Amino acid sequence: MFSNRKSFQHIFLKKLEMTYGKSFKESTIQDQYHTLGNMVREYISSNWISTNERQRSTHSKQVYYLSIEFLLGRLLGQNLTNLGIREVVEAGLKELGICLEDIEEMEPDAGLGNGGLGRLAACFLDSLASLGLPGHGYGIRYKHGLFDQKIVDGFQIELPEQWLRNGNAWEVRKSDQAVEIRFWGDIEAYQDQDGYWRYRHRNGETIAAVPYDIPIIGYEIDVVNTLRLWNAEPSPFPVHKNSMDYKRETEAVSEFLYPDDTHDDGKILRLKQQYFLVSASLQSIIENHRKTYGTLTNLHEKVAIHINDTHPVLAIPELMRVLLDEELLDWDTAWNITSQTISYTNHTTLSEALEKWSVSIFKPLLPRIYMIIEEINERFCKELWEQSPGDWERIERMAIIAHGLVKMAHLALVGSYKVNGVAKIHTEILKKREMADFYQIYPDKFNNKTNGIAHRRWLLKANPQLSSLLTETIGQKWVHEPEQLIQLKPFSFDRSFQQSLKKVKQERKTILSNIIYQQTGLLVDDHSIFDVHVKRLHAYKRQLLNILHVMYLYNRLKEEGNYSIHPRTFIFGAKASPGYYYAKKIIKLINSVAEKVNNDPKTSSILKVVFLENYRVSLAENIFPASDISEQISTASKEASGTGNMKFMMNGALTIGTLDGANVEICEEVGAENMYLFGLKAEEVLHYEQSGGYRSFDYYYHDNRIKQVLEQLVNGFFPNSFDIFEPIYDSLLMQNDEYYVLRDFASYVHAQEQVNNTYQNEDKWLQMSSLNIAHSGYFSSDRTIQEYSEDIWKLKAAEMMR
Ligand code: 26V
Repeated sequence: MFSNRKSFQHIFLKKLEMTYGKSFKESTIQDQYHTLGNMVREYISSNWISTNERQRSTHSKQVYYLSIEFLLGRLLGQNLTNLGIREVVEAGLKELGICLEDIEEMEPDAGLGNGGLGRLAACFLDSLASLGLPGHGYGIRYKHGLFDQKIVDGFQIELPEQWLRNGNAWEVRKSDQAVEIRFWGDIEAYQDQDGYWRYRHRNGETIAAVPYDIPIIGYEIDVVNTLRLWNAEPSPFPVHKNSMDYKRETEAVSEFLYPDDTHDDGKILRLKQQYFLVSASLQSIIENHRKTYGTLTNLHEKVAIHINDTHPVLAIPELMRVLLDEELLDWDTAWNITSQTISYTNHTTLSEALEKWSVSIFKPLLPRIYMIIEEINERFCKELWEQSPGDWERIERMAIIAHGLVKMAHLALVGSYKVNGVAKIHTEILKKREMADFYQIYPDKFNNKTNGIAHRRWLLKANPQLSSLLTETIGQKWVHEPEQLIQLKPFSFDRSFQQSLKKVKQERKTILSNIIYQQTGLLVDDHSIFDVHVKRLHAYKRQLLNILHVMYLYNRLKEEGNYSIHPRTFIFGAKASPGYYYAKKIIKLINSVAEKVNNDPKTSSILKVVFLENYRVSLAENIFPASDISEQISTASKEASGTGNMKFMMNGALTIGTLDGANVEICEEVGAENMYLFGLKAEEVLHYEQSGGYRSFDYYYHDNRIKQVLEQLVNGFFPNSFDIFEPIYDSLLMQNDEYYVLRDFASYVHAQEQVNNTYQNEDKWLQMSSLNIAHSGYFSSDRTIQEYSEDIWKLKAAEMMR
C-alpha cells in the first residue's frame, strides 16, 4: 500500500471512507490522521508477527525492559521515517491537498513519563528494534500522562492530560492475554503431601491487567518489537466488595502517572501500580517462556529482565514467589534463577528520590511479597554477619528492611546480577559513596552505561535540514552508524560548510521564533543567541542560577550606558511537580523577570526571556535544532547523566555547564575548548557536604552583583509580586544555599561572557558547533544499547534484513 504514491492514495481514500462513512471532502484532519496511523499499523503487522515467530523459533535470548514510564512522544513521524515511506506518503497526501506535517500535529504526545528516565526508556526501545535485538518494553497504560501545564499570571497550573481522548492508532488490545493481579488478603501456610511447607494467598482482591501492545518499528530493518502497556480493569471473577467502589479503585491503578514529587511517600496507589506492572509483566514473560521451553529452570539463560530504577524492583520477590509457590522450587534454586535474571539501573543519588516504603503500608497490601522480602533480608543480613561478625552498624545501614521501612534500592542491589549508573561520574559516586558498602561486597556487579539518545528521532527526524546537510557532506552512513559523524571533523574548518550550517541553524531559529510568537505573542529576534534551558524544574538543576544571571545582565544594561552584548533570547521550558512549592516559585520568578525585561524599552531589543509552557517531547523536537546554547548547569554531582545535553550537542548547540553527569563525557569527546565549563567540581561539592565550610552570606556580602539581584527578589523590584520570592531569598541566605548557586555565580557569569565573546567571531562559533556535531555520535543510544546487550543482557541480533 506504500509502494507508490497512487496506490497509497487509493487505499488511503478507501479506508477513510470505510472507517468514517464520510467522503474525503467531509473528513477532518483528525480522521485523516487516524486513517494513516491505522494503515501504517496494518502495514507492519506481518513483520510484527514474523519478528515474534522468529524470536521464538530461533530460541534467542530476550530482554524485557520494565519501566514505570515510557515517554514516547509522537509515533507517526518516527514510524514513517523508520519504514522508509515518508516520501511516498508526503507526496501522495500533497496531491490530495494535505500537508503531512499538519496530520502529524494531530497526534497527541504519549506523555507517559516525567522526564529523562521515561524518555531514556523510549530511546532504548527505538535502538533495540533498530539494532535488530529481541528486546521488549513493559509499562502501564496510564489514562492520563504527565499533566498539561498552563501558565496563568506567571504561575503554573496543572490540567489532566488526555492523550486517549480520540483513541490511539498504535495500540492493539489483547483481552485474551489479560492476567490477574492479587492484592490484600492473608497467607495461609500448609504442608503438602510430601511434608513441605507451602503458602497460599486467601481472601485477596483480584484485578485484571489487560495488555495493549504497541509496535516498535526498527529503522530500515524488518524487526518490529513490542511495547506492552497494562490497563487495570475489574476482574471478571466475583468480588465481595461494593462493586462501585471496587470498579473505581481498580481503574485508579492505571489512571494517572505520578508526577515525581517530594511528597509521594505513603501513597498506596503508587505501590499498587508498581506491583501491578511487575506481576502482570512477569506472568506474561513466564507464559511466553513456558510455551517455548516448557520449564522455568533455564529462565536466566533465555531471559534478561531489566528494571529501570527501583520502581519495578518487586520483580525480584515476585519471580521468587512464582518459582517457590507455583513451580515448587527450593529457595536456593529459585534464588539462583532470580538473581541471574534481573539487572538494575540506578538513575539518581539524591537521597530524597530513593524509594522506601513503610512496612505498615507494604505488608497488608502485598502479604506474600512482604514475607519473601523478609526472607531475602534475613539471609542477606546473616551473610553480612558472617563476613563481619558484630558489625551491627553495617547491618543496620545495609539491611533491606530497617526501622519499619523497606528499602527498594537495597533489594535491587542484593537481587540483581548487574547494577549500573548512567554516566561515568554517576557510577563512580555510587561506588564510592551512596552504595559503597554494597560495592565492597559485590564489586563485579557494578558497571557504567553512559546514557544515549535515539539519534534517529533527535537528529534525523527532528532536524531534517541539518540531516540533509550532513548527508550531503559526509554521505548517509552516519544514520546507521552515528559514530561516523566524526567524518565531519575536517569540514568544521571549511568556510562553505560553516556557512551552510549557519543557514540551517537560522532556518530552525526562525521556525522556533514563530512557535514562540504563536504560543506567547512575543516577538523574538531570531538573530539573537538562543540560550536554552529545558528540563524538569528541580532546585539542583539550577534554573535559578540562570535567571539570576539574566537579572544581572538586565541591571548592567540599565545602569551602564556603554555596556553592550550580543542580543540574547533566554528560553525556558520546565514542568514543576504539583506539590513542589519551591520549584513553582522559580517558574513564577522566570515569568516575572520575563515581564520586566521584555517590556523595558531600554533592554527589550537586547534581552528577551521566554517561558514556553507545557514542555514535552513534540515541543522539544522544535527546540533542540534551534538552540545555540545548551544550559547544563546542575550542581556538580547531582545530575546522574542528563540526556538533553546530548540532544543539544547533536544539533550543534554549545554547552555551558558544570562537570556533572554526562557533561563529563561530552567534554572528553569534544574537548573542554569546545564548551563552556564553570563552577565547582563534584569533589568540591562533596567536600563541602562532608566537612562544611560554605557560607553563602560571604558571597552575598562580597559580590555586589549578587547582593543586588538578591535584594531585588524582596524589595519591590517586581511590582505586583509582594513577598512571593521570599522563600527563594531565604533558601539562598538563611538556608545557606544548598545547591551552591551563589558559590558558582561569578564563575557562571564569566563563562557567559566567554559565550558572548565567541559569538562575535562567527567562524570560530560555527567551527565549535560543527565539532560538537562531529563528536556527538558516541551519544547515540545505539551505542548504549550495544553495551547493555554485550555486557549485561548477552543478546544476539536477528539476521538483519535491510
Ligand atoms: C525524583 C525525585 C523525586 C523526589 C524528589 C526529588 C527527586 C529528584 C529526582 C528524581 C528523578 C529520579 C529518577 C530520574 O528521573 N533520573 C534521571 O534519569 C535520567 C536518565 O538516566 C538522567 O539523565 C537524569 O540525570 C536523572 O535525573
